Amino acid sequence: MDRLTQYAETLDTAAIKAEATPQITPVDSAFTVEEAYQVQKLSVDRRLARGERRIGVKMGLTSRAKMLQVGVDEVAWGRLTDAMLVEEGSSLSRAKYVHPRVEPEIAFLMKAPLAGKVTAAAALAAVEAIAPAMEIIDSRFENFKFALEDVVADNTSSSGLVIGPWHSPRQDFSNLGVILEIDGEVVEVGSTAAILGHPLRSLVAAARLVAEAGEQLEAGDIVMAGGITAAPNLSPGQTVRNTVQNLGSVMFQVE
Ligand code: 0L1
Ligand code: MG
Repeated sequence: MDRLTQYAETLDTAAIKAEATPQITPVDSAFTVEEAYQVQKLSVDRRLARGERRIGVKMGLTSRAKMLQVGVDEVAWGRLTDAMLVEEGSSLSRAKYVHPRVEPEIAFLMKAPLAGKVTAAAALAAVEAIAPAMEIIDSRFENFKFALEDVVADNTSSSGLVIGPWHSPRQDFSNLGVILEIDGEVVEVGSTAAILGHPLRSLVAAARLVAEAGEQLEAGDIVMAGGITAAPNLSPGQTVRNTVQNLGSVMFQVE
């Protein structure tokens, strides 16, 4: 087995077993970002081979708060499958994750394909709806510690997503207030402007990055725009809610 296939298998197994695995880059200094995206695809292909269905993509590290939290300062993307969907208002099991965290986000629902270098206007024209959302991230690496190459190989820590009510994108969503609450207590506040200055920039970047991988955003895809604040840890018993100005709330519980 070649080394990239081995890394993909190791990361996929770590996710299935909810057991941390050592970082790749300290022992493979030649590991490149391009190879890491190949590992990501190989690892997600294993999920698809088990019957999971591709539902879209996520953008990661699109805000200063996220970059500072994990010490990586480049935008990255990952792949979403239907098995990652957590029903809005439902409970997820902490035991299925290594060390989960939650990110307040907004999500796009695509109504037309999009790929390559596109303008913000073209990106907006391809959007059916926007929604308040949360991503559950769970690095498969020990101590939630990684370099860019590691986290890209690990599907940018993607583990779950929760989507709230869909709304028309024909409104100004460039600078909407965001409040993340755990057990009714405000733990993070932010603005959609934290996503690259405007969430549409994240969609423009997603179109460019998927095209570089020979793929495209499809009609019906969900695109997670990226974490707006630092991501708090999740523990059993918590109720987690993200409220986005004008878009309403989305919540889940941890058991
Ligand atoms: O912004 C994100 O969705 C997170 C990307 C990966 C970094 C992390 O695990 O915090
Ligand atoms: Mg995220």
